[in-house]
Amino acid sequence: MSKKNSVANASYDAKAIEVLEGMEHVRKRPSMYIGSTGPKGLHHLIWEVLDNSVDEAMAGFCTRIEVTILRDGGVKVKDNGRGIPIDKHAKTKLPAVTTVLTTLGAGGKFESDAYAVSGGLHGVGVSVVNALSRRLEVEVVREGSKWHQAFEYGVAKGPLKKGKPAKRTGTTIVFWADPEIFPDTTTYEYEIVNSRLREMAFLNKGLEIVLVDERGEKPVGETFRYKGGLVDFVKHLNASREPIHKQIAHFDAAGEDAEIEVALQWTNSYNETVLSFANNINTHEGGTHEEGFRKALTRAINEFARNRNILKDKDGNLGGDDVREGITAVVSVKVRHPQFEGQTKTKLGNTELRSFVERALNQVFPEWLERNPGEARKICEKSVNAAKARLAARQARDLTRRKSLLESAGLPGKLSDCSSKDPELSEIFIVEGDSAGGSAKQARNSKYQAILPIRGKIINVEKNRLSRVLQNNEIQSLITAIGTGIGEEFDIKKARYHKIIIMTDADVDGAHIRTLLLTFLFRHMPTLIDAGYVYIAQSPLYSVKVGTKTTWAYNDQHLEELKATLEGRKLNIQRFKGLGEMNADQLWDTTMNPGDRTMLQVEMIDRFSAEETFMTLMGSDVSARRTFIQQNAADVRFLDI
Ligand code: 0RA
Repeated sequence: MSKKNSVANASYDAKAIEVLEGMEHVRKRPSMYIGSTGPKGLHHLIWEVLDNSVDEAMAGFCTRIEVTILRDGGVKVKDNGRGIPIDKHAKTKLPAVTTVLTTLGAGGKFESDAYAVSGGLHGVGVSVVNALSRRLEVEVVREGSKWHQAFEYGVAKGPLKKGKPAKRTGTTIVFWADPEIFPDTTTYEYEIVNSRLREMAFLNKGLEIVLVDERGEKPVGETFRYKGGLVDFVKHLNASREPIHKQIAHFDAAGEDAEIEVALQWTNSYNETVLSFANNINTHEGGTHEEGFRKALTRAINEFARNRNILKDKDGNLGGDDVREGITAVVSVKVRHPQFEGQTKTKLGNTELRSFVERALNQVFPEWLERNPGEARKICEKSVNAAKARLAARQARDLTRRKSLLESAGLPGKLSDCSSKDPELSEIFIVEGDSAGGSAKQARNSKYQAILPIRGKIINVEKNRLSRVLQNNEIQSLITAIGTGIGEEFDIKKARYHKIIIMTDADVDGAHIRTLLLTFLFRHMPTLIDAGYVYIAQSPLYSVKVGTKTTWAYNDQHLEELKATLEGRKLNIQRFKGLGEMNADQLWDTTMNPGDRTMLQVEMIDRFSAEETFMTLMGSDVSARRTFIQQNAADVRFLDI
């Protein structure tokens, strides 16, 4: 063996070891790569594979992507792009496709000039999906043939094999998530996948994305393809709202290293929905592109309102929040070198994007207002009203503050606080009604568990302006107890508890109150959800007594399972109507004891689907709500809104 060769081999071996170590690290610390090993992380696997195909579409070589959820729990992502290259990679001496699937960070982007701009979810690469799958199969059609390779736990089961001749190029990846990595669940949720694929189709005008779910009796699915892109996106978001003007504004601009596209429309809602994306990734922590967008918007509307004398000389300027009241906007940028920052890496950091977006909009948005004076006037009037209401809101907020100063330690009177002052150890249970509040108070460990009873229905934040919402007593108590403040003043560091646990009855009213509370948190304290501070307590529906021993069933299916395992024995089954019916010991054992309880951590898997859900459930369009509830009967049949 020549010297040159042995050096090459040495570096090949070193590379192989590096690869193995990389894959092992992914399996040891999966959360470092996919955020969590809960449902969100599981779905992340699909997004990662999908992103590679969407990249190929963005590069202009792929027009159709098909995602199939297989009966056996696998997911297949098939595209009609050029196919992942199969030629030998210079360093690894392995086919490029094998390298992409087994090397951390190789991604699909080893050939970086292949793409003008590239998404690739937070860039972790499809090798991460491979490492976290008990099996993965890839098929590439390229250079006149099919090529096939299989992997288990990220390790190739054999070399890349040439198959039958084939013409139409493309890539198909099928993977089966490893249940050892995802202990909670390896079941994909149709609605989550559906809404992400729809979102991708909106963001990539003209791209056809097909979803097929083969798990039921008959396959079901949907095909997404939007000629209008972001305009269709805004139309969809506003389907259950009432726009105050007809035409959806749409702008785009391209620069050397970035492209921007914006669509927007105002509705009579009091909330703002600004969804922003960088390379198809939802930047829900915002960033420079959003800043530029907001600045240009505020400026143009103030200028128009002044020029048309809608704002008088004596009036102050409209604030950004005023201008955006009721807006539904989608801001999408594609950047050559995206920098993602923030707690969840969903904040765009590229400073050049701020002025790029701002300048692009300064050129076109004022013009749009001039060309559509009727629409513009309505938008300005809405903003002026919002400004007036903002003053009222500030007064209400001051009232909350003053009120809290009057009450002892600044906390609401109904709160039974815990003695610990360490937020990391402290939890607050938000409980419906005084009687359940009483049980919970008896049951709790007062050292670190606080109880806040909420009486009656809390106000619906989708239907009321912030000033009204803040006048609501229950909301005031909630805000003061949590401690972070709200709106511009929100500060997560001031959270008094790191576990905010919603504990409502397992009935219709309980579900309603839970939805109202979640809607409020989603709209006004979303950072609490992002930080993983929000939980839903799981209390049992039944107690099952066998002799002197009591066990619990948390749902009907669970009850049936219990009955089956206890067959032949005398059972005393009792259904709980509300938390108040349980005695303190029972409530502690089943729901509150950190050692035994199960709680659901509220995760926002996707801003867009959350937006859709809350808007439909809580918005003013009754027929849209009814349709939604009928379509989703299994999940929300208990909601009587
Ligand atoms: C790099 C280069 C080329 C294709 C791809 C990546 C590619 C990757 C994926 C992942 C899923 N589907 C994909 N489709 C294509 C092509 C280079 C060339 O043909 O010149």
